[in-house]
This record gives sequence, structure tokens and C-alpha cells, in this order.
Amino acid sequence: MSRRILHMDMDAFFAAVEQRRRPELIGKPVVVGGMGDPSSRGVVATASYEARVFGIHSAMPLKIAYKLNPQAVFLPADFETYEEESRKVKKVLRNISPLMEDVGIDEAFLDISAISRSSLEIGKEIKENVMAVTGLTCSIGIGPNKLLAKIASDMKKPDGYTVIEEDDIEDILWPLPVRKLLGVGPKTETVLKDMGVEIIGDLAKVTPEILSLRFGPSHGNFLYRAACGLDERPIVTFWEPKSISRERTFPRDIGHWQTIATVLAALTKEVVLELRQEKMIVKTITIKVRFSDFQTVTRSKSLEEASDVETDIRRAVFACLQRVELVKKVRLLGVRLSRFEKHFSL
Ligand code: TTP
Ligand code: MG
Repeated sequence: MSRRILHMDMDAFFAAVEQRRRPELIGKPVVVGGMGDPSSRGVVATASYEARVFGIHSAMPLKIAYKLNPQAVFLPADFETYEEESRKVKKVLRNISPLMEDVGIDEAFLDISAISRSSLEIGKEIKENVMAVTGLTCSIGIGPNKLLAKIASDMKKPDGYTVIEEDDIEDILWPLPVRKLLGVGPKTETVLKDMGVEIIGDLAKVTPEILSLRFGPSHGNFLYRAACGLDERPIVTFWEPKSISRERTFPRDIGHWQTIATVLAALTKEVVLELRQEKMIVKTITIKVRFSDFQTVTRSKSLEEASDVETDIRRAVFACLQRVELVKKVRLLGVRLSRFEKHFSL
């Protein structure tokens, strides 16, 4: 049986959530990121499509976004709400098929090979159900593997539905930049560029031997096959996070111990919330403190017994903080949880 893989990606996710809960923002340029203050040092997490017209995009400093469009509405990121919406969407997908791979807050793969309905019917049902439970649109791509499904979902955003068949590989896949291939990151992209390979069609013309020499046999072979639209990677249904973390950069460097403690407590609350949602208990807690001169220190503590209790974790965070010499002002604070165990009593 040939495989049929679906990839779903929410449209301008954080911005769309904000526009839905504040309908007066619909149709307006909305920029979500940092603490929502465009004069602060944060970066854009996402921009609504209306804001993208001005050249505003993810990872751009908020100050630059403000210069591009001072009229845009700048909002802080509210991860709790986005994660709640994300969970609703993933539930819709799991109801279609339990073979779901959770890739990130706003995207997932679904293996729909065994479902007898047409791709169009499945795509429609997902869009309708996602709209019914969240009021948001998503884009869907379907293909014979994860690689092509992911490329397909990106092709007609927003509210897109795209199918890529094996026959479309030359026409659709080859003109795209190599970076679009799932598994090609910035490092591979740079090496390929040095080799004169910019688009996927260029990559398909390089022999597997040369790619293996450059990237090693495993990645080299993967690249060659990917350029031909081939990808056997399975759907990974159970995913355990390697770590859960939150960071906050301050608009102004702070020297107040009390403020530092309050922010660490708030970050702890956020990571514990996510930990509990994942039904995990954690062993190791790490804090990160970046000073005004960018010197960065981390301190870790392992609990005797893994826990998901906020007071236990906060106590560990403060034990870490006591081991940091606060002689300079602080620019950024972070809390990270790692080494998880599954919580079976839930
Ligand atoms: P994306 O799916 O990359 O972007 P998007 O959903 O905002 O827009 P598109 O319609 O093009 O898919 O990322 C999903 C969410 O992840 C996004 O809403 C915000 C967050 N995010 C960041 O916080 N930082 C980033 O650099 C990126 C790319 C995304
Ligand atoms: Mg998205």
C-alpha cells in the first residue's frame, strides 16, 4: 500500500489567535512577540499576513518591525493560550488518525494511508473541525511522504489545501530552494551553496557519491533521495521533549533581587504548566542568567525524586539562584527543565 501523509500547519498562528479573541484586530497588521513593546529588545514571534506585507517577519527585532510599520498592533506572546489552542487542534487530528506526529506548537503530520476516504474529504473535515473548535484556519498538504506533505502545506498559505503526487516532483519540488527540504538546516544550506547548489533541482543533479563525501554517507544519501522526492521517515507518534524552557529578556537591565525572583517564579509557573500538560515529572532544573555585559551563567540542580510540583521546582530554582553572584545587572533570565520521567499515576 502506498503511503499517504498529511501535514497541517496553522496560519500565522499566534497572530491569528489574537485576532480571533479581539475581532477589532481582524484585517489589521498584528505583530506578536516579546512583551509587546516595540521599543523593547524582543523579536517578532509571528506577524499577521497584513503585517507581512510591510516586510515584517518572524525573528526580526521588534524595533525594526516598528520602523517598517509604526501603525501595527504590537502584542506580547501569550503562550498559555496558544498551547491551549494547539492542544485542541492536535485532538482534532488524533480523532482522524491516531498516527499523528506532533512537530511543534502549530504543526503536525498524520498518516492517513489506511483511511478509505479521499484526501480532499479528509482535508475538508480537518479544516472544518479546526475552525469549529478554535475559530482558526490552517493549511494542509498531502503527499506520499513527510517531505512532500510539508512542502505542500506551505504552498498555498493561508487556508491552503495542496496535494503533491510523485509525478509533480520535477515541476513543483525542483524549483524550490534547498532550505525547503525537511531536514536541511542552515549549515547544510551553506555547504550546498558553496557547491553551487541553490535549488532542489541542482541537488538532484549532484551524484550521491559526491554528497556522501561532503556530508557523510547517511546525510549524503538522505539529501540525494530528498532531492528526488523520496523520504521513508516514519511518523513518530510518541514524542518526549528533551527539555522544556522559558526565557525572558528585560526591557531594561535589572538589579533588583526581588524583581529577579518574581520573574523566575513566573517562568517556573509556565514551565511547570507545560510539564503537567505533557504528563511528565522532571529530575533536573536549570536556570540561566545573562548579565548586562552578555556574560551568561547557568546553575542546575537535580531533585532527589522527579516531581511536577510547582513548589518543589521553584525551591530548586531558588537554590540555583543563590549560587549566582548577582554583582551585575541582569538582562535575561531563563528556566529549563530536563530529564523527564513519565507520570503514570495521572
Ligand atoms: P510558523 O508555522 O513558522 O509561522 P506562522 O504559523 O506564524 O505563519 P504561517 O502561516 O507562515 O505558518 O510558526 C508557528 C508559530 O510559532 C508562530 O505563530 C509563532 C511561533 N514562532 C516563534 O515564536 N518564532 C519563530 O521564529 C517562528 C518561525 C515561529
Ligand atoms: Mg504556521
